[in-house]
This record gives sequence, structure tokens and C-alpha cells, in this order.
Amino acid sequence: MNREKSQKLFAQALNAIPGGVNSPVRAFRAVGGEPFFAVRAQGARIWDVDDNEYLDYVGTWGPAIHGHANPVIIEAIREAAGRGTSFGIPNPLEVEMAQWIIDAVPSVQKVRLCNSGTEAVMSAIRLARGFTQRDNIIKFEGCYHGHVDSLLVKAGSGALTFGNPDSAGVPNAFVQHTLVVPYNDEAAVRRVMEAHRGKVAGIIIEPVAGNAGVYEPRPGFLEFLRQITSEHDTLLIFDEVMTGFRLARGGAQELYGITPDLSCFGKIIGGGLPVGAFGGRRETMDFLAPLGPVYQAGTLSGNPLAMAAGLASLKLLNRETYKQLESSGEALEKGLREIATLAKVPVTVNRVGSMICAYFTSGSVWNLEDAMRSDRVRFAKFFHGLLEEGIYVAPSQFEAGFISTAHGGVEIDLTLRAIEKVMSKL
Ligand code: KE4
Repeated sequence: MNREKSQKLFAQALNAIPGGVNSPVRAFRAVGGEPFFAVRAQGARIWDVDDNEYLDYVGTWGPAIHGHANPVIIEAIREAAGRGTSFGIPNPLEVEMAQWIIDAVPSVQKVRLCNSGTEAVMSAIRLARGFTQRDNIIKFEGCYHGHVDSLLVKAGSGALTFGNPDSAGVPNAFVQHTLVVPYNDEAAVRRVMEAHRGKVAGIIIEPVAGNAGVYEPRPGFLEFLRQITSEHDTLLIFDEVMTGFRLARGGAQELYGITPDLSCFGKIIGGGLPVGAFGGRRETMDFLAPLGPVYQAGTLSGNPLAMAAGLASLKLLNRETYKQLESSGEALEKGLREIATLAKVPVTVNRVGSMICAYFTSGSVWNLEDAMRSDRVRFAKFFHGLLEEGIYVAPSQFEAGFISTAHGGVEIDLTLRAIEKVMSKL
């Protein structure tokens, strides 16, 4: 494919923007090569500045559950924009959005809106600490919760020791209350909770891990977390920025039947515009300013434009949506497995609903250690092979693929034919 214009733009971007991108994963550094520059998108398709067309399985990292430029969402944005984009004073749409989330997610009795998933998680962590008057937070290896200082942390030397910064610019002091344990490891959680009894404010987890590919909780793991956090008066925090409204109308907590104490949302609830949210029981949420002592704020939080886009997106979700996403996901997963088997390429396909990942490894993947065994060189060849066939999947082995309601039978068949062609040459 000719990508001359993208190459010229990337050269300019490199002079003006660090790495030429406004978010690192977009730079294709995990797969090599240079990113294309998108100029328009419609449904399951995206076009670059050289007019190359791609079937898009990144879906702007999750928000595009209805595909791109859904006419209902676009019209809602157009209509709201004509009345002003932000007022900095309450507006009816933010009340409607809050109520919509509360109605969809039973564990949420009150919700605060903000402008990104990172902000939602950062605020939920602060709230958990303020509410419990405890400092320590437990997170899981391989889970990404946005670029929150205290969560940019890798496991300490031992599971019982506090984490070490996983980014420059994060002082040790900022992660000295963060403990990192392996996903799906009940014994490690039990050890850490015992060693820090009475000091753990919250355990935060992606109920389906979507930032190291896709892996899910082993049967009983979430129930275990619910029980041990209740026993210790520690808050169970579900980071549903990616899974919320995607895996079910009530998110992963509906799918797995678990009631967390706090939930974080983003992506889909913004309809493609910047939005985040976090919510929980009244007595916890009322610890937030202006009612309570935990400060949290945002100039554009709840702005009518993002609310209009998010509400339009949420209102398009119904039982049919999830049946369709499941059936498309199933078809893609089945086809992918069959093709890899015939091509004798070791691939483990993990899928939960419309979140999917093809790990280039033969073993099962239940945590980061398993995921890291994947053959990244082979994945990179797979990625670029598909890109040349007009299929854009996440530019990293350690990301989730997203299916939208715009990925119908035609799109899935086209994708599987491209995968067959590429897989045979790996
Ligand atoms: P944002 O601040 O990027 O809106 O949300 C952070 C975040 C929080 N929690 C979860 C579970 C998330 O997946 C994310 C962001 N997801 C990544 C995708 N791997 C966004 C893509 C990017 O960083 O460019």
C-alpha cells in the first residue's frame, strides 16, 4: 500500500509531538514501521490520508462499539454543539447520563463524571483512600488503569513488597503504597492482605484484563476478591473503562455477577468524545467534594457535548447489540482458531464477548507471565501482513481487539480470508 502522505505527516509530527503521537501505543513501536494517519472513518472501516481503506479492529481503543461515525451519535453531537459545547454549570444531560449509568449498573447509586479513564481511576483511588482512611492499594500485573502516578508501578522484588515505579518521573514515594500481585493468584492476594491487614484501602482490577491482550478471571477469582475485600473492609474497585457497557449493559460485573464497591468507566460512555466516570454506593460517593472531604474536580466534566455523544451511544445499546457482538466474536474466534491450526501456527485465542486477542503462543494465557511467552516477532509479521491486506488490528501483541456492531458477516469473512492469506506465510 502507498502511504506517502502518512510518511510525510509522520515526519512533521515527529518534529512537533514527542514520538509523533499523542499516545504511545499509536507509534507502532511494538510492531515496527510507522503509523498511518486516519482522515475519516465510517462503520467498521477507516481511511488513511493516502485513501487506503482498512477494516478497523481497534475502534479507537473501545469507544466505537457501534462502529465509527454512527449517524445517530453524529446527529446528537451536531445538535448539542449548536447550543454550546460547555457551560461550566450543571446541565440536564449530565443528570441524564448519571441516571443512565445508575440504572444500568446496580452497584452504582451515585456517579461523578470526569474527562478520561485515567481521571476516573485516579479519583476512585483517592476516594477509596479517603473513605477507608487507609493508604495501600493492590493492583494486578498486566492491568493498566491509565497513567496514574501511583499505578505506574511494576511488581516489587517480592509480592509482599511495595512496587517500583514503572515510569520515569514517578518518585518512589508515589508508589510506596502500591502493591502488585499476579492476576488470578489467590494465594498472593491472601498473603499481601494478611501482611498489610488493616492498611489496604482498595484492590483495583480490570475484571477482564484488556491491556496485556485479553485474559479473564479464573472461575471463582472475582468471587474470592469480593469475599476477601469484604472481610478486610477493603474496597473492591472494578476498572470497567474498557469492559463497561461492552461486555454487557451492566459491564463485566453483570457478566460475572459480582458487586464491586467502586466502578470506573470511560470510552463507550463518551461516544468517542473524552469522558470518564466513577461510581459506587451513596455513603462512599458522598465523601466527594462538595459534600465530603475528598476533593475532585474538572472544568469539562459533564459537558453537554460529550454527554450528548455518550447518551446517544448508550441508548443504542440493547439486548440485540450484545447478541450480535457475541455472534461476530464467536465467528471470528472460531475462524481464527481453524486457520491457525491448519497453518500449524501456535496461536491461543482469548475472547470475552467483543474483546479478542490472538496470542502467538501455544500455552493458555491466564496472566501477564503467560502472555509474555508470546512470539512478538511473529505477531509483528502478522500485524503488518494484515495491514497490507487492509485489516487494522491493535499494533501490539499486548492489546485487545474490539469488534463493533458494524462488523457484520461480510466484514468477518473478509477478515478471515485475509488472516488465512497472512497466516500461511508466517
Ligand atoms: P484513558 O485515560 O486513556 O481514557 O483511560 C485509561 C484506561 C483506564 N483503564 C483501562 C482498563 C483502560 O484500558 C484505559 C485505557 N486503555 C488504553 C488501551 N490499552 C487506551 C489506549 C491508549 O493509551 O492510547
